[in-house]
Amino acid sequence: MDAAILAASSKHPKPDRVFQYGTAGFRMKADLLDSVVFRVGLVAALRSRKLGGQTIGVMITASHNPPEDNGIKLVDPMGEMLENAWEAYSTELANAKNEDVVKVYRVLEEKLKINKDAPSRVIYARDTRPSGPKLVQALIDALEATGTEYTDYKLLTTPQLHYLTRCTNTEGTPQSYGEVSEKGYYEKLGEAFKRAMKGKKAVGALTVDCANGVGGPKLAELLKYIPKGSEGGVDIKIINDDVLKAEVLNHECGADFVKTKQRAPPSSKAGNNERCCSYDGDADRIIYYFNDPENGFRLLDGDRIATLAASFIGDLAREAGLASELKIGVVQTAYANGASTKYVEKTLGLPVVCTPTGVKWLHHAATKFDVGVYFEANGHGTVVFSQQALKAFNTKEPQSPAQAAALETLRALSDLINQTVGDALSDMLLVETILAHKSWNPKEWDLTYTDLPNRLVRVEVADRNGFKTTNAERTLVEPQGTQEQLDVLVSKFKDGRSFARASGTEDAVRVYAEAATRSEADDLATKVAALVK
Ligand code: 16G
Ligand code: ZN
Repeated sequence: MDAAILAASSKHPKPDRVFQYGTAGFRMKADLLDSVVFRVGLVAALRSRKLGGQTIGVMITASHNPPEDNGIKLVDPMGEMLENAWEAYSTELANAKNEDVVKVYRVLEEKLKINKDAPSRVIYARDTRPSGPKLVQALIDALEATGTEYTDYKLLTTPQLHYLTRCTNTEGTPQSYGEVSEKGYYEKLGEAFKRAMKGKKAVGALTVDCANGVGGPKLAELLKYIPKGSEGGVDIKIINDDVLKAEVLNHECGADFVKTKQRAPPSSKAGNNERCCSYDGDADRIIYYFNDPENGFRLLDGDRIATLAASFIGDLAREAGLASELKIGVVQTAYANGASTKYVEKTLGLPVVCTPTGVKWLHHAATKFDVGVYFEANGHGTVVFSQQALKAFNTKEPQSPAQAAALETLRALSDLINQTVGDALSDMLLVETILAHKSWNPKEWDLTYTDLPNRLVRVEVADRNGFKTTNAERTLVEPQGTQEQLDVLVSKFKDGRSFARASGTEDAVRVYAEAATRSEADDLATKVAALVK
């Protein structure tokens, strides 16, 4: 095998660069990625062998980044993000000198006590970027050189690949997560949506901006399994679903555009009070928004989706007589608006846990609850249910028709929600279900609480690695003394809160500030930015 790896590796030489498996895998200009993809293929083979031949997922995507970028990340057998320690192994192999690739591979194998003869299995997919097919070839070269069995799922959203990874590994077991096919995914979501809606009708149509990414064709496919508004479902208008023109991907559209620019994509024709949502380029992120005739553009971000889901599921658990049995909680990051945290704790009476930025941290914390709702403000998130919760939904003897109905809705939601990772398609159906049950228009959703004015600033610093945090990124430990100065600034503002952290994806420090008024939030952000600069 050594010779095979060496020969294959020589077709994918490493450029003079340092690579790092970051918060969302490796991500950069696509023309620098060839060697990285090859070596991540080697890591996938090792990881699968380490786990006795369980299937590992590989996704080639750069999410909301521009079309010329690409990226790669690994998915663990249950559909979760790659185990932390393996990020470092991936980084190590990605940075090995060309002549050392085999050596580093073998050293890892030995260090991790991996059985060379164990089978290795991988499934993979990619988004719609033009660089995808060539990168896939680098991956295949690694899989073949290591004798790995593989299945190419071609174009998928990232969450579909997570779903299929879990389905593959649980097929034929009591934990089976669904049929191992793309069609199985649509059928599962479609069936669950019908059951969860119970014939209720969405209020008005929903406009979906697919960022001109892979979510477009996949949503079109999903719609074949979703009833229309008049049939107890929802009417969906798809916009920005052009996947043939590479340059339009994430351009003036998509979740990141809407969130950062605080406006609808220019292509949107939605009228006042009409529900809209935007996916990102690989459809693992979603945000809602609408135009309010009185207040203008209104964003309904990840915090809003989390609070909506937590309130609905909390009510259902009470109606089902399960409130005392199940621990329900919400997981956020420091970017969550303070008003949303207060709403969950005070109005909904549920606990909130704060974690560092990045889906893997939130997901992990959410699994500590029986029902863990987690969302980043930027729209990455989902709900996870413990085995105990699923068992309770299925075995609890209903004492009344209302209890039976609540239990059935909870069962339907646990099938509707993609529990492996945040999924724009699945999250969208969850939101649509809840709004239909509550007969809410977006304005009513928006009125549940009032966001504190806030501001996010990107600060270019000499060395972002000099910024070290603790307390879920809310407290700076280094540079020494900075946190104390920051605290003094914050104390001068009513409802003031601010933190600074090094970005995990860009060479910069991000400053977040919120306060009672718009001008105070701006002022606080400017002052903290000046402090860290
Ligand atoms: C990555 C994370 C995202 C996070 C963002 C923060 C995943 C899949 N993606 O894109 O959740 O919000 O990084 O970026 O975990 P930043 O560190 O540059 O602020
Ligand atoms: Zn994404």
